[in-house]
Amino acid sequence: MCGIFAYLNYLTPKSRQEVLDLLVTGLKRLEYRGYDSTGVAIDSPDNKNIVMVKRTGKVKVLEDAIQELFSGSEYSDPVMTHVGIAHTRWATHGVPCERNSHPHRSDDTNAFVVVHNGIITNYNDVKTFLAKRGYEFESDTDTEVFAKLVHHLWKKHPNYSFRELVEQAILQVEGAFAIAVKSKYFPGECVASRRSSPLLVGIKTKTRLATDHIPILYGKVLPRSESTSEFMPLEEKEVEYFFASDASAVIEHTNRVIYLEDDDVAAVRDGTLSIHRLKKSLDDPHAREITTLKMEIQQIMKGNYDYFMQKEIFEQPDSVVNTMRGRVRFDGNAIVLGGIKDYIPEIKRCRRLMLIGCGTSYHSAVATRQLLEELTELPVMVELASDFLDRNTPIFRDDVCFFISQSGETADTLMALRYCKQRGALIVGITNTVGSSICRESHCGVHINAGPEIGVASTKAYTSQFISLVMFALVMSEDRLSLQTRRLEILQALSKLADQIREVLKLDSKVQELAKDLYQHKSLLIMGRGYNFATCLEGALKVKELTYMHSEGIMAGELKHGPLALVDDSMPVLMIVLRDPVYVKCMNALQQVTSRKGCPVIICEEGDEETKAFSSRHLEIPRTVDCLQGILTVIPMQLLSYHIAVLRGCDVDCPRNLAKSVTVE
Ligand code: G6Q
Ligand code: GLU
Repeated sequence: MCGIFAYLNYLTPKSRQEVLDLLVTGLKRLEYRGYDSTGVAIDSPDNKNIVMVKRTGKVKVLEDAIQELFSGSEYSDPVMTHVGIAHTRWATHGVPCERNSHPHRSDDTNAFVVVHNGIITNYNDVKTFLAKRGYEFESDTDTEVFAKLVHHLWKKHPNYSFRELVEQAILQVEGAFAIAVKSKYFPGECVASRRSSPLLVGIKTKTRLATDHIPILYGKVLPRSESTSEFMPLEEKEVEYFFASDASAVIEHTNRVIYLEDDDVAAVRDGTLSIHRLKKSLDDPHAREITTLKMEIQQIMKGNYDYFMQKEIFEQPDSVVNTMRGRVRFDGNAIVLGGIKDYIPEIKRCRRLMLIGCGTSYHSAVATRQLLEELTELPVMVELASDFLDRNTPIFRDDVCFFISQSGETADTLMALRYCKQRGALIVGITNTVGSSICRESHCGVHINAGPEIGVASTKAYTSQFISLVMFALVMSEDRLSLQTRRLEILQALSKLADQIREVLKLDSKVQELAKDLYQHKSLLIMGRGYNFATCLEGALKVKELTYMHSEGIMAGELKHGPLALVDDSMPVLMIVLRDPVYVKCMNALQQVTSRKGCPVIICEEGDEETKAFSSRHLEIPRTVDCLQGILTVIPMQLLSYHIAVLRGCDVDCPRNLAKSVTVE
């Protein structure tokens, strides 16, 4: 989820200090992706070992450590061929600390070292397998199993090439990853691969490259001596390769890159690059193109997006999958939440569930409350952390309290957590930041695994919090016979969610047009009810914080009790009217608005002509199960607030007066 950078120089002399400079600069270019710790691995001056440096915190801390540790003259001698690997980590398994930072190693001789982005979902099985064979683990990460697995395979198959070893290891692991591996047994070689996590190879030569593609090879490779024909037909001898999570880290060195595809294994040996795949499918191309990047560094940093918030909105098809990865088995209709599974019997016996958070995180609780009530058959209270504390709310030993927080550091939420813990309740943390205070102080929890969120306005964390709570509801109802049809319906809908989010994101230009109609207004009312009320609150919060415009999320059932007085032909109104159990009631509200000459923008289901007929402005979203609608309806609201903010010239990523992590009351 964070950053990989590896650098290989072949017949291009560089001192280790220069290599380290390159690695650190590469990591700095990836800093914008967010991270909690860093690390590098290079060859020792006698070329016999691999040395590693790891630090928690900023790349600058690593840089300072490197300067201190590698200032000796032995590190300034040029070396003709060398491989260095580097990493910025965003913890998913194990708190951010030096021990858990990458690179991870196979054994205490550092025979194989690996940097990894993503999650190896079957790491526990692999760990058990390796532990039985005498491997001792020194970190809490999923990544470490990969380094040890390659080592185990190396012992078992002494004749395998480096690439074959990595290929065999990749066949054993499940999940999402990008990896780069270095070994003291294969000096000057680097092997990298990816599955559902980005990775590219940059190529730098002195003269123009002799080719614009690299052929893909399939099946088992030939023994080392016979296999040179598989490699890239480079005319030049001197070459440098860069493996990186994105182009921002390589663009200052070369503009010639190959974007690897899932399950490609890229290997460099004797200065030549090969791309290999174990299985061939019919539609596979014969080669990977070398593309020429035409962008400026700044552009690439945000991956073609103008703002982090925009990038994070568009990441949602992937982030929701990451939240479910390794937890939801769509084939067996099973869900396992490793972080709370041992507590489920206790949770099932509780008096009530309390969901506590602030801002967007609170809205994720509002969004899922109804489903939690339905599937757990328990009373569910949803609380704003600040108000909860103000009220000295009664808490009992048999309460289960969920603390929802992207940062895991929000002061109000943390204090509410401590208040409940003192009173003996079971504390469940739902956070995006492994090792945060809320994580550490909870009895158990769910990491939402949305990846780092940099824009102050929360977007992808919201949809991932939403899904985490839905998964919890599904776990709680696993053995309720009467709820099986409902569970199945939700599971099926979850499997389609990523594609449906992609569909909704296609509305972007339509939403931008709408923003042009709205951005000069003073106010925006957002109305809905049932499963979509949370979207109204969250949409209004996004509009407020990003655009400084007044906006209000209104429960449509409350319209007649006050807010209707605001409606006239000039008041901008947005209404969510979907085909669910409250459709008729929403239509009533719509009619009340249109009969006051209001001309609302309607968010409705694809092809719902009857509802569309009420207004000339509508956004159509795909049909999903009622309890997941909120994920699809919130995205147009995120896009709308983003576009209005841009049109109003506001600072999208850092709205005035706000901070990403609110550590004061
Ligand atoms: C919303 C903001 C804000 C945030 C709260 C809670 O766009 O980011 O409302 O959700 O400040 O923060 P945590 O989720 O980090 O506790
Ligand atoms: N799952 C790995 C870890 O927790 C990698 C996380 C990342 O992508 O940075 O160390």
